[in-house]
Amino acid sequence: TQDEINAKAKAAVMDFDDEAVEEICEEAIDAGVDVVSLIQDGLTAGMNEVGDQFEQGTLFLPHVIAASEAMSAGVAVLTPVLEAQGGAVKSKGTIVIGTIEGDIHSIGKDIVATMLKIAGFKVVDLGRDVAIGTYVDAVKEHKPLVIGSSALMTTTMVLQMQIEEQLKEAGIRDSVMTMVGGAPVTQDWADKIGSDIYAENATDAVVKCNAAA
Ligand code: HCB
Repeated sequence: TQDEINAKAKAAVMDFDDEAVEEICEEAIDAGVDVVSLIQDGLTAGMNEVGDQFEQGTLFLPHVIAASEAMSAGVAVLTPVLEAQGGAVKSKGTIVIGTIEGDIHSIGKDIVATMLKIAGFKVVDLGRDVAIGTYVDAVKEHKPLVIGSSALMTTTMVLQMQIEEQLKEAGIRDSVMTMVGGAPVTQDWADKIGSDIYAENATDAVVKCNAAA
């Protein structure tokens, strides 16, 4: 069942076992279970557990790296299936997304980008460690519906405020909706800095971008 496969995937990420993760993901595809749930409730749950243990000092950075590699191996197996599920839908508009300056965490941003593509948006992925000016330039160049930033650290989250400020300075703040996300980001933070959309996870990002389209 879905719960069993999710639990197995979570455990395999926590065991840093790339091969097991790949096998479980292939099994899941054959069994026809929901791959979005597998990513969010299985792989991500394992990743978060490793993050918690890193914070508590019971696991160390190499463990986090190994777990993120296992998670990425699974996402790589599932992405073509997700993309095929999306089919040929008419584009609902452009969404620009990137991980903010000083921050190299890209797994969550990549999942959000993939899910938005599947939902029928044209996605421009700016990558990670993206300078604030690059977001502003991308709004000018691509005229997106939404500009999304991802921040995984409390130290880089504060830079999301600069996106708001620099868009205002460039006189284009009202031409686009801003979206913020990443583990330390909350609805309160979005409200505080004046961001239009807070997305807790990739599904939430799709629901809220759909509402904006
Ligand atoms: Co990293 N790291 N890390 N890390 N890391 C965190 C983020 C800590 C919280 C771990 C901890 O201490 N508990 C911590 C940050 C503390 C803080 O806030 N200040 C931390 C640290 C400190 C660091 C380094 C500084 C460690 C070091 O070198 N000493 C370093 C950062 C260097 C830098 O960025 N300049 C570092 C490095 C790494 C890697 C490379 C080992 C690896 C990243 C690999 C990669 O991304 N390519 C890594 C990882 C994996 C993590 C944890 C364990 C998991 C992050 C993750 O991928 N989660 C993380 C702990 C945690 O977050 N609990 C830890 C899974 C994804 C799917 O979830 O939240 O990213 P997500 O994304 C969700 C959601 O937030 C939302 O949708 C996604 C999908 O559902 N979303 C958006 C995300 N972005 C969005 C954007 C939108 O617009 C909308 C929605």
